Amino acid sequence: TSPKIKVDYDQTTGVAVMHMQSPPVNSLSLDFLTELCISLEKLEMDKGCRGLIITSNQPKVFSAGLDILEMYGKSPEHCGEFWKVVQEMWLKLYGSNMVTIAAISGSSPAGGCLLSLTCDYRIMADNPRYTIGLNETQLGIVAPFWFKETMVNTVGHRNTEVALQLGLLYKPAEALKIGLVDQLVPEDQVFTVATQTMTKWLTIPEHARQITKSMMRNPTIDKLRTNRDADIQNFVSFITKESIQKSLRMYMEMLKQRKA
Ligand code: CO8
Repeated sequence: TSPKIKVDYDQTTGVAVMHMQSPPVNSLSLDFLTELCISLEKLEMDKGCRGLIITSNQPKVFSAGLDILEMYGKSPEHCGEFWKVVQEMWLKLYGSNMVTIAAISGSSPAGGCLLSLTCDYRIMADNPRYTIGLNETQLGIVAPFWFKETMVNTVGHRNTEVALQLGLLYKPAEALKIGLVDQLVPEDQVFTVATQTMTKWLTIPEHARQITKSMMRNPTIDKLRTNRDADIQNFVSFITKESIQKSLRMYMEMLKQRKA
């Protein structure tokens, strides 16, 4: 199978670009996330790599979030294995020493939104057809505490309270207003602006910036790190419930109908 992620690393600038290229919608499957974690580990270990831009090669979509098929009709063992790599992706990205920038070139629901929230800065294409947000409740599922905290750390308690209960998907202008994204740019400039922004971030003394970043993020990271097994168990027992499986099935049917 062809790689689901293409990494371009420019040694002269110290900036790597991750192009997500898993058709049709970059859903975060077990294989996708495993590949992502391996790539991240390599970049993180390379001391010359100081910045990472994450973007999508798929038209209209940044990432459709967790692959629902990894959570539907699967064994508890499979769900547990899947959840572990979801945790791993978040731990690696939210705690990365690199400057991370999300170049959000399309819609970014649920896990796609989480992925972009792990970055230090978010630049989104200014196209009202695209949406971003943690819409879990709309699928009848509950965003785990570390999804919720990542959101709180970004847009504050009140915005998160409303966004998560209603499972809101925001258009770019609304997302900018609550601080869910940092900047909107015309669609064809997302990547260029991400590169320019990276250059600016990389002028800050690295060690000071890294310590500051971990000071901001470590309380949330530590909470998951010390509770990983319990969090996996919670997820598995929740997602394998018959009522939850039924919600997922109805949601998938809704996606198909909307298409027709
Ligand atoms: N997983 C699996 N398949 C998906 C997903 C997904 N997340 N998203 C889309 N697909 C499939 C569609 O069913 C469709 O399949 P097919 O071609 O066989 O009909 C194909 O991908 C293309 O999708 P669309 O036709 O809908 O493509 P569009 O370009 O029209 O729209 C969107 C793209 C906007 C991304 C749209 O597909 C969409 O809204 N997808 C659903 C996004 C979503 O709600 N994801 C939530 C996933 S759950 C999650 O990430 C966090 C879970 C936390 C769990 C906590 C439990 C305790």
